[in-house]
Amino acid sequence: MSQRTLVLLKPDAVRRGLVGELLGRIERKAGWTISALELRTLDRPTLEQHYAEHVGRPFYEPLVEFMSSGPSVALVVEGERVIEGVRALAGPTDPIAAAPGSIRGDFGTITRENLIHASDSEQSAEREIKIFFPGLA
Ligand code: FUP
Repeated sequence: MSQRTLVLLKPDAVRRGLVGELLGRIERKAGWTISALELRTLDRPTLEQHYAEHVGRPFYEPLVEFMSSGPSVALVVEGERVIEGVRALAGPTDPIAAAPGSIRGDFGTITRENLIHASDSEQSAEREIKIFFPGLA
């Protein structure tokens, strides 16, 4: 089943020079393709839409500070079961709990700076793609 997902390589990944490494892991999965990609510093209104479910939580303000602290790479990836697949590549939210071999498990230590976002369902993917790439059909 071919799907689309919205991926963000977060400011920590860009600052640490991990964009190539992380894109490479996505590109090496057979049959997945990148259909949009942009380096962009995310502003508050965009982040408020993206993280609407977290507004008001204790970690929300520091999360927005971090996510707007430098450029991110936003991309859309298409392919077979790509929503579940990129989530598996990323690993769980807490990088210490994430298995070695996953992106968060290999490169992260603290939950806020966990390197990558990937949509968690078809509904989230469609919502998030519209936020970051409104021109994409
Ligand atoms: P995920 O789906 O794994 O990206 O995680 P969530 O949607 O639950 O959380 C979004 C982001 O909020 C995480 F990537 C990091 C941040 N966060 C915190 O900083 N502290 C928390 O306790 C939970 C999430």
